[in-house]
Amino acid sequence: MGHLYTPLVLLWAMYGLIAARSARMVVIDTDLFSDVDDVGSLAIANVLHGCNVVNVTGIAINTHSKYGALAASVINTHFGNLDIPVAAIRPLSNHTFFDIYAFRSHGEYAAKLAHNWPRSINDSSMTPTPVSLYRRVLSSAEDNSVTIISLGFLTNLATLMDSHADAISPLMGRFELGKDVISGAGLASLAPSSSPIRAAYEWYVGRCSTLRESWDPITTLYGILGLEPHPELGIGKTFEYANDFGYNWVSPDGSNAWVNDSRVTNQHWLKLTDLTTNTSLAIASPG
Ligand SMILES: [Ca+2]
Repeated sequence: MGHLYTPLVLLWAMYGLIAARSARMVVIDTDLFSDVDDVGSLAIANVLHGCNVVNVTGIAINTHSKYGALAASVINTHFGNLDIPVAAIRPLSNHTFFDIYAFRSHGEYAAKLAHNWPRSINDSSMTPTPVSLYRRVLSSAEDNSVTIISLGFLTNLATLMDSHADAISPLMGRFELGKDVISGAGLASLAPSSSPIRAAYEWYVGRCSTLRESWDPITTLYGILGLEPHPELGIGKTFEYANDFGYNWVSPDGSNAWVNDSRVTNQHWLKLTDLTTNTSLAIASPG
């Protein structure tokens, strides 16, 4: 069992208090490799999986470094969740992260986690592909019962939508919140130095800091908890929809824009509720 820290300790301690209910099934599609906020997301998901709040039925890596799946395995192993399968996009590479985007001295963590912490996956090439994972999970689940939390590139999901009938399923595949919320402060003061979560934040942020924007952790919290309050976890109503209509338009170059079209009412963007401050939400995130 891994080391836990508040508020994760608090959530874990509430395990026995949570009423039995069918946990929401979630697949997390992550570019775990560069920004460390994916580590925070997987820590949140692992703790809530351990509390039976969510059933994390898979983690799909959408970056090609072999260290992504290995780092995910370290995190799952740290929290004792060896039942969470990890899938890795192909082809795999030996690349390690180097901050050529802005040269802000953001450091590499994925390979370091892989080499210094125990993990259940020895070789990323032994993992299933993300499409295989998705097709297995989706084909065995009720309609509308699986939430996919996408935290990075959309390559895996695009490949899934282009997939065709196979031995797993006869069906075809078709079917910026967080910048101002800084989380991770508690990692430096409360998590033991042996925590891979703390180490990853320290390596990435650099200069002994663990403070990082919370794009992916907040997305993960919403994907698991939804819009409703969770008093059993001590979490009030955190998110609400900020629009009544419109849709997200994604251009071929990957850029996106919101289109105010009153005919489309099934897409939303989020805002924090009036009861939620950036600080209080950060407390609910890693650290
Ligand atoms: Ca990410």
